[in-house]
Amino acid sequence: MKITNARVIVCSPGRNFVTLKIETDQGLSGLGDATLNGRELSVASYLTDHVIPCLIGRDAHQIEDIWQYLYRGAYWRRGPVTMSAIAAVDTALWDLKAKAADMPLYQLLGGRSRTGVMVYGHANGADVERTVEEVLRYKEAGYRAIRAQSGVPGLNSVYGVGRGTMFYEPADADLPSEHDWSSEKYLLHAPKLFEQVRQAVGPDIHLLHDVHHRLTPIEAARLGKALEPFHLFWMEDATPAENQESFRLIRRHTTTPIAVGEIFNSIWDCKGLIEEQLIDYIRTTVVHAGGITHLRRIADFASMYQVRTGCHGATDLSPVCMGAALHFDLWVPNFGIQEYMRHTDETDAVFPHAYEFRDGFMFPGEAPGHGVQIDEALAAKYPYRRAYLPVNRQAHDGTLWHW
Ligand code: CS2
Ligand code: MG
Repeated sequence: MKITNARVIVCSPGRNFVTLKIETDQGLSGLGDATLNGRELSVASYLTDHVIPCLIGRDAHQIEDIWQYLYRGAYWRRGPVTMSAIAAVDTALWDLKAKAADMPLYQLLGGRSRTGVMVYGHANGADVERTVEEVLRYKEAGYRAIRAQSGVPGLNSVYGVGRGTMFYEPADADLPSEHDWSSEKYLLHAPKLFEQVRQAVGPDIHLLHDVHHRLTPIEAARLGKALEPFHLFWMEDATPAENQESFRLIRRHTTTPIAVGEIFNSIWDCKGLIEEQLIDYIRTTVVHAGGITHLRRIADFASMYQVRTGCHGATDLSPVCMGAALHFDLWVPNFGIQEYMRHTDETDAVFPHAYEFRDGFMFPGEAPGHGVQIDEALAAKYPYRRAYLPVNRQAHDGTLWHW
């Protein structure tokens, strides 16, 4: 099955997406997500100008050889742009191989390991009261796992509180908007939020929280300890993870489970965290960590240390990524949970898909491949619009901080 053509489709149905479409001499085509929030055109160019010329004429069935060709052959290895581009090619080739075999992708990976994929939704609000209302709404909607984020008294802007309630989109401006931050105000507030949320929702719902890289290790340890009475499913991105050793300090002080990895793009970013069991869940994704081929390697390595998967699934990961991730999640032995931030109706219309949500679980469907298509005519009606993620500054003195 020879690759005859490959195209990058950039569109913006409510937010920007970059999609790679690979076409073959057997009339089959495959799709991969290449969306990197705030830096979309970098990946589009990497694919169009540097990768696609090398794909034409290759055998689409040689997924591993093409992965190694693009990884080792680039010389400049790793990084979010390179690994998102490789991921898009890899995902499209897995989509193609499953279509050629006329089977859903999870069957090609090794078949289902569970009845469905447990997901978590995002409940957020400007204050504790409205966040509790949202958590209860998600419980009512059938979610068994819910992430809670709320505004922090005394701060003008908040992470995780987005447009309306159902949809959260952080890339909110043509140039980076500026948020303010106070770790001290946040550390005083977060335990109060979860005391209220846990009391309202009862003991059986999994609660999750995203610190979004903003604490120092000792502050993260303090937060983990303070949240222990509310038995969270995980505390995510508690501190920046460039220095993997910093998680030793957090681990020494708290039993709150730890999740990291949505911004990782290779196994090397998480090797120490996993082999020292400094984390409980690895959040790497199909679109940013080199595709299905590399994500399987990360998951298998993690399973040796009883670390489970918890793939990132925000709105800036397209339905193509979500579809592929659900097939991966249905197969992967050490599955933990899948993030599921719903896309808007206009996004879903551009990306028709087989997956569905039922009673707190997602099901990838039985369509051949990953089950997600793109309506190119409709996509063309939503041209790219530059949009940046915010930056963050310390409220008391303006120091540029982690967003
Ligand atoms: C967040 C993301 O979903 C999450 O866990 O960390 O929403 C993240 O802020 C965005 O994906 C950034 O583009
Ligand atoms: Mg996160």
